[in-house]
Amino acid sequence: MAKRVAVIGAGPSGLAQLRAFQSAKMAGAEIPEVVCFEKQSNWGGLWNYTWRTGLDENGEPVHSSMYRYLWSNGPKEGLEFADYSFEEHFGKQIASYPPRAVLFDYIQGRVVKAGVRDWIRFSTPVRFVKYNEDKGNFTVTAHDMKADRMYEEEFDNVIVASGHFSTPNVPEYPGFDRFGGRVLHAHDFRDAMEFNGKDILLLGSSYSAEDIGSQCWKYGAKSVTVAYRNAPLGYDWPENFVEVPALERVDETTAYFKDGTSKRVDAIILCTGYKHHFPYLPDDLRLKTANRLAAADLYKGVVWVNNPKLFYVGMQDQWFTFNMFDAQAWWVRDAIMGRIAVPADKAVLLADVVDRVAREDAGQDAHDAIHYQGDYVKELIAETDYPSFDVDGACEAFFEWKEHKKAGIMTFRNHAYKSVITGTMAPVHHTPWKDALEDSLEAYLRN
Ligand code: FAD
Ligand code: NA7
Repeated sequence: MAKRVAVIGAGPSGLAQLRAFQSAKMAGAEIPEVVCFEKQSNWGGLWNYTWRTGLDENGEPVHSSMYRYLWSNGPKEGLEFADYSFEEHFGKQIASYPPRAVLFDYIQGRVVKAGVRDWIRFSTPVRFVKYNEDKGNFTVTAHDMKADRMYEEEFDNVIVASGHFSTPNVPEYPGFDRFGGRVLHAHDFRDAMEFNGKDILLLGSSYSAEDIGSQCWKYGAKSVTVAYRNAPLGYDWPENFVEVPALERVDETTAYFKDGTSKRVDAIILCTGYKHHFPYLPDDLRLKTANRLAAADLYKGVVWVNNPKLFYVGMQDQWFTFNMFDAQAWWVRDAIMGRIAVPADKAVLLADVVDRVAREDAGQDAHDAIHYQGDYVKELIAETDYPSFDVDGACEAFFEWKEHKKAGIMTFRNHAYKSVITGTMAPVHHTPWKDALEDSLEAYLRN
């Protein structure tokens, strides 16, 4: 009987996994039966925008952390699928920082072409996964929300692809319970227009603070104050955009910072990151890791060292995204199909993790981190039939992007880069990002 494989999540990582198996099937291989469980009613993961916050229509925690007017925060040339270029999808080369709807369309295009939609059980959150020592397989408990029916099925392998930028890390500061305005986490931020004309405070100094702050500025916030815990973002911000040291406390109207300064603010947005959260996994299967490039306890970044029949895809912090998920998915497919041998000795698996952690820790800066993750992508694709591509070229796009951000945090999205898949240069977008208030696919493609 064919093996049965469960994939949990139909975001970019889970969809990469489905495409990986489907491509082997197209090449004539006999593949396992693949069942993908997806909590949402559609695919795309975080890229599947919803206006909802809190609980979804089924009473499940809303998955997406994305908001209106979100444009890619890095160049698309760094994430392009090696087996499905932007030009193939759109019929032409497009500008380098597509809005969410454009990237959603691109992700969807590849899996529509692959014809894998009926491998997915939508509106079906996984409730529990158990390893059966006696049978050497897993029992997955899922909840079909449409039929309101819970059921169990057995699988030989489980691939966790449920993402890790969905469950917010929500710190509390003295006075939050008395503050008169809104206190929300970035996960629940949806529309910058809500803060038009307002003085807002953001906590955190990473991507969410940078992007939500920039966006609120773009859509007319009166002022943006970003409080950093360790180091400021350090860009050359516009006049009504400042960075201040850590928040100490708030009262009904005002925030007080470590350096003794204070600021009256209307709302506080906690851009304080996310937690790896797997409420459906028991202790023996549950990954516990910081948000880093060398995730804990994953051989080759994907094999659960405590039970190599369980895999995780996309659990690293990310410079590379879609193409890294592909590299991982192809590798996991080949491990499951017996084309790649996973060492049986746990000490060997652990040594690999220790080595990855040490190599990441030896890096000095973002430049080293980009190379580190680029090398990881190269390592995996060299071991499978994923189409080889110019990973160093993609790293170069990231380096240019970093320079463009330094030169102008509100103008970096006006730049264009060369595709490492087709070799063509992206056009410069028709409107500078700051002035492009509409973010629809139709508006973006009007080049
Ligand atoms: P996700 O996209 O999170 O998908 C996981 C899927 O698993 C979801 O569909 C979810 O519903 C499902 N799921 C969860 N729990 C269960 C369960 N119990 N049962 C069944 N299904 C379940 N990356 C970029 O490349 N460019 C960007 O510009 C960019 N911007 C970002 C902006 C924000 C605000 C955030 C939060 C992330 C951004 N990212 C960006 C990074 C993002 O992590 C990746 O692009 C990508 O979405 C990760 O894919 P994934 O499949 O691993 O996880
Ligand atoms: P990140 O990149 O994990 O960053 C989280 C930020 O939150 C980081 O600057 C942290 O400060 C800060 N943080 C965490 N806890 C606290 C507390 N308690 N107080 C103040 N500040 C805190 O998450 P992001 O949401 O920015 O980005 C995640 C993904 O979303 C990313 O891949 C993007 O593509 C979009 P630190 O720097 O550690 O001092």
